[in-house]
Amino acid sequence: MQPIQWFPGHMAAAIRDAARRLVGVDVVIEVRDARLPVTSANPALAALVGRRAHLVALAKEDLAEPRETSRWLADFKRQGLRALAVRAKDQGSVQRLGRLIAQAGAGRPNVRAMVLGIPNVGKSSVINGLLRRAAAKTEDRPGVTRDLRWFRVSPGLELMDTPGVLVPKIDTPEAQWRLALCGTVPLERFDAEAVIAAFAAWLAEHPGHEDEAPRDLSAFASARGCLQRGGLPDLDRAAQLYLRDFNQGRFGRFTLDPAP
Ligand SMILES: Nc1nc2c(ncn2[C@@H]2O[C@H](COP(=O)(O)OP(=O)(O)O)[C@@H](O)[C@H]2O)c(=O)[nH]1
Ligand SMILES: [Mg+2]
Repeated sequence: MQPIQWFPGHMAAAIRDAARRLVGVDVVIEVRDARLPVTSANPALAALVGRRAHLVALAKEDLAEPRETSRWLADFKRQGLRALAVRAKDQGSVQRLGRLIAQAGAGRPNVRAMVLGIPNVGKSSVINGLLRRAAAKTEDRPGVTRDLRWFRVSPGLELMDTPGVLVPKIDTPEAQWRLALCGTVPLERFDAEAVIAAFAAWLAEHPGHEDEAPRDLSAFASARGCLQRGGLPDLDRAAQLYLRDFNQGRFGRFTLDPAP
């Protein structure tokens, strides 16, 4: 597979922006994809978080295997990392996250929280879920940078309305196909057919998986009517459809990072 390249300056700029906005933040909510509890993390985040409270939200919980998610949450707990699984459309799970954030800022009369994470993991959905009942933008305060907008989630909790975006850390072939398959890398940056082939190989190594995804892209193309003139399968179009179906949960629930 062709390695996925990010512009070298991109990571540094994203980190500078996040660091600037973290001034005055008490609690960092790191959103990860529940299908990739480790691969969708960026190790650079720990240095940014510093001594602030750190929470991990495993978003898109509905797309991951529930048993694996429980194992991951138990593992994070052993490591002393506070974590919770959320599903954007389940207000109950989002409200639980809200309570966890308030607890993480224990003792402070007013907790300020910010969401961070790599692209497409569900940051905006988490923010929107938390702000669903939010009244209005909280007033500007002296000393607070102008472009930072805070919204009041509950009497003791304010949330920054825009998340910090980090680029994914893509340092192994496994990280490449997993991040690409789960939609955290722009489509034009990778070879979708190669990513699906890598996933098919993973499926072959995981027999007895409760859910089944198609392993043969040509067969999938025919089944979905993706044909070129002359009747040959249109693999390009089929690959796009495949990625969309996978990320809508049409093939079932998959956790691609195995829980320890
Ligand atoms: N199935 C599912 N999809 C989700 C969930 N949260 C977000 N998404 C979808 O994932 C995509 C990216 O979500 P978004 O919140 O914009 O991610 P962001 O780029 O991190 O802000 C969108 O298509 C969302 O509808 C979730 O809990 N479950
Ligand atoms: Mg967003």
